Amino acid sequence: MHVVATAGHVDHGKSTLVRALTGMEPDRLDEERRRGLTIELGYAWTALPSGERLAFVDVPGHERFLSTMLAGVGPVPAVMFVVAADEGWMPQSEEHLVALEALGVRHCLLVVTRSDLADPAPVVAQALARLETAGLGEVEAVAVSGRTGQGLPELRQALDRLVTGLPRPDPAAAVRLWIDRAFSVTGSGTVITGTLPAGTVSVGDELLLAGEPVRVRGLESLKEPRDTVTGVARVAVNLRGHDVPGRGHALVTPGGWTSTDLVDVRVAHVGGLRRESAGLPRRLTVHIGSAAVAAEARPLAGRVVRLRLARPVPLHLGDVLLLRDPGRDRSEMRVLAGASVLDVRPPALGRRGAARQRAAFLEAALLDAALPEAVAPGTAYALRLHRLLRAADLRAMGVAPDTPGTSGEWHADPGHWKDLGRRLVEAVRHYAAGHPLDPAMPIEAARHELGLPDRRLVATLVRPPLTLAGGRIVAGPAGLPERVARAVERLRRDLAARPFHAPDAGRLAELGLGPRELAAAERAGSLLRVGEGVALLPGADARAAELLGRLPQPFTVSQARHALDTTRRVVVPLLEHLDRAGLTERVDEVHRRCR
Ligand SMILES: Nc1nc2c(ncn2[C@@H]2O[C@H](COP(=O)(O)OP(=O)(O)O)[C@@H](O)[C@H]2O)c(=O)[nH]1
Ligand SMILES: [Mg+2]
Repeated sequence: MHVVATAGHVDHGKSTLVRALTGMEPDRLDEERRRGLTIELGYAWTALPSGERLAFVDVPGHERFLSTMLAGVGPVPAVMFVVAADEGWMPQSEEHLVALEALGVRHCLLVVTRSDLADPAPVVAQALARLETAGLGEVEAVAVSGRTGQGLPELRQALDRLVTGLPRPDPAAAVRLWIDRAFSVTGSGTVITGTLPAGTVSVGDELLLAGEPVRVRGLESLKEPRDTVTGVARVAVNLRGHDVPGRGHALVTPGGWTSTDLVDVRVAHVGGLRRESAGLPRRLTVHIGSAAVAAEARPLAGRVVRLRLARPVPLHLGDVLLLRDPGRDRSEMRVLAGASVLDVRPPALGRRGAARQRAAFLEAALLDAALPEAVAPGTAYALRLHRLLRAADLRAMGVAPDTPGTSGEWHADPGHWKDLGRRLVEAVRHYAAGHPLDPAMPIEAARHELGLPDRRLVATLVRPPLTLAGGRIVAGPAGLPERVARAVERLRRDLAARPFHAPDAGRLAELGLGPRELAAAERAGSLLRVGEGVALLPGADARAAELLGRLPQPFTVSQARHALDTTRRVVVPLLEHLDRAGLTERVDEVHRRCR
């Protein structure tokens, strides 16, 4: 099925056309019928000649109901733009068009009605010219009369062509169902209705509404009960409870959206007005879907503006907002601009100059991602902005990752990742220089140094010239040959229980660690040689000094040997190593003490 909204000046014949096309009454309220005026959104549907079902969201044209009009058009991908042949282009024709331009609506059919009252040709020409300058491109036009029915078969054909040209939404997309109506039903909770633009809703689904989980108890589309509905569709959803939020809130897939009250946007002025963002009023109303939310605008630079919303709204990168001036209720310039969402998790801006820098950064990111204004941003763009994101963060921003993560669930901007790799090498070398006795850098220290959120990222960053051994990172002039690295790893296991029990010549031979291999392992920082053929783990010397420090001072070689649970073969060169490192010193022929 498809959904099309109406648009156009009050009294130009929108509701009459919907009635004529569907045989249903879009003006549901008594007051509407009494006054012959649409106040609320109306819903009606029909089958087109192709058999496709088409639902209309009929909007009010009166200037007082612009918010309602926007709530109707907001979630709908296509519009039937109605102009009366006897009146031509009028102020609300203009205002509705400017709104469509701001929202980026690209699918439109022009219907010049009441053509029993006047020749439609001049108005068709006038309206088409205006639609074209608003960026709607090739728009088909049909002249009809809602009263005599003349032209209605042609209109049905044209509607068929309009809906065939609409993009097919993704049935697997995250659901965001903006509520346009909510009512209590005695005994069965609340029913909300809305236009589902994409994705699938099924009975039993758990969705979020204003941050709270809600269960879909029942589902209808065009008054028929359904187990599952796929967008585009009009849907009515039955929820438990009576105090559920109404119009302007959205039912969303958990994890599918970023609920945020702070966004950075790029403003595109509409209606022929091209102003810098500084020209926006500070207080705005932001429209998205069926929502109208008060907001405060802070121009950053150029066309980049930060918006603080009065309440959080579920958003994706690339969403289009409509900015309205709430102070100008009687003016023709109420719709100010369209704004595309550049970031849904913008950083705080502190120092002077930060705003300008931030705007320049966002513009550069857009340029890099080769994003013309209206195209949805992708993973590369999101990573350029945030550098490191979990797959779940990307999904919530509306840019589902198309590649496996750089490290587990983490995705990294390639440039940033390279930079981190370089910084890690530096950090490890710096650490080694500062800890000559214990040169291997603990992963946690590296994580902290690089300001990374997860140790696994550090582990993934370790590659030649870095190597990872026993939870520590060492930098060598070159990585160890695979065979040696494996032998060293086995040696580590030997030494885990008795850290000063250096392997004897037999064990070293068994491991294939000759003098050259030991020297290489030492250069790479994975072993500590305290004497010819006496290999310990990096850090063993510092640990030995610590244990020896607990002995009564001074101490003998034999006391040291006991304290370290090792043999003379090891303890003698180890003590000499400690002397050279300045950790111990000789007192006389047989005694040493710690320094
Ligand atoms: N003569 C004539 N009158 C029409 C036609 N379409 C609508 N009207 C009348 O114009 C008035 C406004 O129509 P309506 O559909 O309520 O306009 P809306 O405000 O755009 O929904 C009503 O009195 C209709 O009867 C038409 O094609 N021919
Ligand atoms: Mg109407």
